[in-house]
Amino acid sequence: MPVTIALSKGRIFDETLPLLAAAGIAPSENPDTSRKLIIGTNRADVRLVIVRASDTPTYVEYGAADLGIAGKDVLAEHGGAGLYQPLDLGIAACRMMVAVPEGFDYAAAVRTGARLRVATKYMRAAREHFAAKGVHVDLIKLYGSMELAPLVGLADVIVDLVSSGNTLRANRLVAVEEIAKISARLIVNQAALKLKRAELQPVIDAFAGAVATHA
Ligand code: PRT
Ligand code: MG
Repeated sequence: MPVTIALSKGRIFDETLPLLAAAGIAPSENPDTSRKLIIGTNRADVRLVIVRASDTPTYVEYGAADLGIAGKDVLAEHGGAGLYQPLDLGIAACRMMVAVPEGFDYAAAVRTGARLRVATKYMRAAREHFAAKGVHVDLIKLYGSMELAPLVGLADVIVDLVSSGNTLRANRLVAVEEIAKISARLIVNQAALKLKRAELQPVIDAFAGAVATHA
């Protein structure tokens, strides 16, 4: 039975290439330049499917892919049902942060119990974070460019991912609180792991070996 691996293009694909190489898998095309959504590899029994980052857990949950690689942010929103998560791969690392416009006194807003409007793509993580702090929030769901929201009065604060900090700086925003450290994990369909263990385990083991070597 062939092995299907779900990946998103861009940083996840790029940073997964060395792990695939460690498992003896070389994609036959680069999804950043190819428009193909199913990409073959040097191994007849392994193929890649190229999906939107936030869709990766869904493909693996339903068994349309046996394996996938998804950020902890994406997995937290998905909930992780039906997924086995054997490995933190340490790739695509960033931090989930609360950020505010320069000059906004976040500490004072929290202290005085102000109700905050929060724009984010990460509804679940944001809801849990502010609930744990006892801060009342109105969450505004966005699908991209959260950084814009406070600049045009859509929100007081945002919850977003930060890696270099360049996007925040370019938009005169400052990070005020870390919610979580994020990196990508290997996810495995639980039923596939039982039915196709002979095919999947060597790939999982090779990834684990590559992660241990780079750590
Ligand atoms: O882009 P698309 O809307 O299709 O989906 P996506 O943003 O979920 O996918 P992609 O490929 O951009 O990200 C895939 C995964 O990479 C995410 O789920 C994270 O786990 C991880 N990751 C690591 C990041 C970043 N670093 C990151 N910096 N994902 C997004 N960003 C964005 C961030 O949202 C912000 O807009 O980059 C911007 C900030 O970057 P800096 O370097 O300016 O701080
Ligand atoms: Mg993106």
